[in-house]
Parts: sequence; structure tokens; C-alpha cells
Amino acid sequence: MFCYQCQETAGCKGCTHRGVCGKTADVANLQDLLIYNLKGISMYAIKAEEVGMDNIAVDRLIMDSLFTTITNANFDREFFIERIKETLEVKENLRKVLEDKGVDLSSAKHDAAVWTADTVEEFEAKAKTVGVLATENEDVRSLRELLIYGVKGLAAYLHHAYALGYEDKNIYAFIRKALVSTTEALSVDEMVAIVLECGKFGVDGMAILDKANTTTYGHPEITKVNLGVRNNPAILISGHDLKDLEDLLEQTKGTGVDVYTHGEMLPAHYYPAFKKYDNFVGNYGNAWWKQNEEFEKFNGPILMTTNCLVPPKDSYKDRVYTTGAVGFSGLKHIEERNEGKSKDFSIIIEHAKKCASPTELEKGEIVGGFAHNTVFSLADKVVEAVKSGAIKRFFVMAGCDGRAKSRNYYTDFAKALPKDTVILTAGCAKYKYNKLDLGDIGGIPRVLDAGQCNDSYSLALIALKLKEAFELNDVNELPISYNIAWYEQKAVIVLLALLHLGVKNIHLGPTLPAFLSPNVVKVLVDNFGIGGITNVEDDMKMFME
Ligand code: SF4
Ligand code: SF3
Repeated sequence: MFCYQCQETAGCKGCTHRGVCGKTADVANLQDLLIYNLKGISMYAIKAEEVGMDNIAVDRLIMDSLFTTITNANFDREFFIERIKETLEVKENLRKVLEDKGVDLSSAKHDAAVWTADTVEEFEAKAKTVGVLATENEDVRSLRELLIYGVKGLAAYLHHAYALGYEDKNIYAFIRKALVSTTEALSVDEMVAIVLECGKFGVDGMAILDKANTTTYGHPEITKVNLGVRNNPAILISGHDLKDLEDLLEQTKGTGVDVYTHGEMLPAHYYPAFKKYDNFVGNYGNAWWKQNEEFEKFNGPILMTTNCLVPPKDSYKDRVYTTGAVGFSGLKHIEERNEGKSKDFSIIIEHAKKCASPTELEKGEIVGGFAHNTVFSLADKVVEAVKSGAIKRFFVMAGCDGRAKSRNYYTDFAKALPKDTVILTAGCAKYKYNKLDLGDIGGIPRVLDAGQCNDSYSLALIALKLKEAFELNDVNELPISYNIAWYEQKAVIVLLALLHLGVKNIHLGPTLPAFLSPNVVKVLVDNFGIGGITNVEDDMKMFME
């Protein structure tokens, strides 16, 4: 195996035996083979589109499959074997249909398109030849993988939008084009251009998800979220999928079973539609990486709707359920919803009834709900505070949290920020400082949480709104600094989206991605002023200058 798609990759170089995340070598290889096969399917799907065939089912399969390969989503060998079989079958069928129609397939003769096999042994042998290192040139590999990780993150967001009935065929078409491009001998300029184009589709993808969420559940509102627990049996729901949460709340209503959010599900409390559920109690615990400890203490069943799943300990393994793109051998999986129906969570609800109530981890409340609609409604107040000098600078500190000790930098950085600065956050990165009680500026909290990592889109809209309010020509003239923490591939699409919107001088930490070669880093530094982090003191000086 060779995997370097996340920030915690071994030695900041690559995982080669077993992932730091717990992904085994065989699963990593099968994921590579699945991606390879998606490239082949995309070659045919592009042809199919050219002759006017409806590809939507194939596009959804590509999207879903990409999502299953992101960090901490799916660790299940059997799942990937079945998915490879399914995608091989879809590829074969598509080829046959095109041949029957007399479509010229001479430009779709790449091995990714024509390769097929029947046995797991053949899959495993092939997988070893099509991974990341199959691209020898370090810079080409870097640009190809940057693009692949961007589309993986994008696919995750599209998956959530699709669950709510929203999709965009243009974005699917881009994903196909991007996948195929990684099999072609392109110039560096051409590859850079597609990577940047991915950022454009990242903006579109987050916009459609924002529309799906806000149309379905209302605009996030300023909300106090309870951190304590009650004395009822309960279910903990984690990940990013709001539709799963809706189904769970509907089915637990009146059963005496409470529901708590964990990790990236916290922002669900900000949506008006979920406020009507009396049993939707609060948020339990912190970011994903603390789940071994926190799931243990929760006592009841846990539903993982998306990443980030940490391989569960035996002591609570029987209480963890997966659904959607998430998978782990030995955990119970809740099947997809049938058209127009809900997922069936009854097994989890019955399980909860037999469990003790959660052990309290903390008390108190945190405040969030500062997505674009809320902040726009406060725009006059915010603009006034900037003009009067009460707010000197905003710090976008969105992104991910993770295990690395070096991430304490973000807590220290938040604490060290001058009192006349405001943090704009989204994603699970917030857990590094959202319980610090950093106070407010004239009633505006100093940590404004827009929501999940996909709600980084909100932060971009807020920046654009401020640009307009201050009548500036360039978003980079605003008193906003970007000190972003990344971990997995959704952060990659967020980064590419920000670059597309023209944001410069973004600092990424705690380390720069291992998949960026020195030459690719140079391109990003020269064109976008991308930088890493050093230490709180020096970085603070640099940002405040
Ligand atoms: Fe390693 Fe990250 Fe890949 Fe897991 S996802 S195998 S930790 S690089
Ligand atoms: Fe976190 Fe996994 Fe990225 Fe959605 S839950 S931000 S790491």
C-alpha cells in the first residue's frame, strides 16, 4: 500500500504498511483499484454523454464510490471487493451498450477502461500496480493526487446534497473529466488548470449543499447548544449527514430515547427544523479523534453517518452502527433508504432502550449558528465594529481537527489572539477553541461558528459580503487572515474552492500535505501565497502586520 491522502500520513510521507488511521494494506490497495476502475467507467460515461445517453445512475455510483475512499469512512475489505465487482459490471455493460450503438471507442482504450477480472486474487494483483506510486514523476503524481483528493471531498458534499434531492449534472461531468485527466499525459499547465477548475466546482458543490440544507431545514440560527446530559437512554449520531439525523429524530420521537450529536453533527442544532424535537438534547464530546474515549462513556448506541470513524475498541464495538458510505467489518450497517422512504433505525432505537444513559463529560453550553444568513443580518453591526476599530481583524480558522499534538497550536493561537479579533470557523477544527470562552465584542461572539466543514462556503460568502460593504475591489484587501487546519480530503476541496474565489495567503497546518511535491508547493506559493505555520508568536506577528 501507499497512501498519503491525509495530514496524519506516516512520517509526513506516506503510510506503507498500515494506515495511521487504521486502514489495512489490503483495503488501501482495493481502494486504489476502485478509483482506477472509476477512471475507466468515466471514459465510457463521457462517450455515453456525447451520444445523449442518460448517465445519472453511473454518476451517482462514481460519487458514492469516491466518498467511500476518503479518510476514516470505510475500512471494510468485503465492501470494496463487492464495490469493485459492481463497478466492473457497470463498466462492462456501458461498453457493450456503446458498442451496440456503434459508438467509436478508439479513444477509450486505456487499461483502466478495458481491464476486467473475476477473482479477488486478480483484484489484489492488479491493485498493486495501479496505486499512487504507479505515476513515477513526483510532480505529475502530486498534481494528479491533489485533483483526486479534491474530487473525493467534492463527492462527499454532493452525496449529502443528493440525500436531500439536490444534484447538478455539470459537477458530475467535471468529476468524470477530472478522473480521466489523471490517466492522460498532460502538461503541468494543463494539470494545474484542472486542479483550479476543481475549485470552481468545489464552490458549486458547496453552494448546492448549502441550498439543499437551508431549503430543507431552514437557515441556521444563533443557538445555544447544551453540553450536558439527561437521565434517559440515548443515541449518539456523528458525521455530516443531516438527512440521516432527520430520519433518526422522526423515529425516536416519543420513544423515551434521547439523541445527542457528536463531532461534525454539532451544527445540526443550529437548523430551525431540528428544534422541534424535545429529545434532541445536545452535543456530546468533541472532535472525531476523541471517540475511543467518548463513545465508551456514552453507554448507548452510536450511529456513524460519514467519516470520521476511528476503528472501534472491542469494549463498545457492539454499540457502533454505520450507514451510507461508512463501513467497518463486524459493525452493523443500516441500509440505504428506498425511494421516498426513510432509513430504518429501529434496531438502534431498540438497542438504546437497553442501555444506560450517557455518563456526563461536561456541563454548560456553546453558541453557534453564524452561517451566512445570520451574519448578513448582523452585517451593519459587524461593519460598524470594523469601522470603529472595535474589530481589527478576522481569522478564518476553519477545517479539521486531528490527533497530532502539534494541533494544540490552534488552541494556543486562539488564546493568544488580541481581544479585538474574531475567529470565523467551520468544520471540526472548532473543537480546538470553541469551549474557551473567548468573550464577545459588543455582543458579537469572538468565535463565530458557521457549521460543518462544508459551511466554509458560508465563510467565503461572508468575506464577499464584507468586500461589498467596504466597497473593495479585492477580497484580499479585507482585514481577514486564513489560518486553516486540514486533515482529510474535504479540506482539500475547501482549499481549492477558496483559491478559486481568489483568496490569497492561506496558511495551512499543522503540516503541509505530503502529496504536494516541492515544485507543486512552489506553484501554490508563487501564485497564491500559500504558506505553512511556524509557532504562535511568529505567526501572530506575521498575520497582524
Ligand atoms: Fe495513512 Fe491517512 Fe491514508 Fe490513513 S488516510 S492510510 S492515515 S495517509
Ligand atoms: Fe472533521 Fe473528519 Fe475534516 Fe468535516 S470529521 S471536518 S476531519
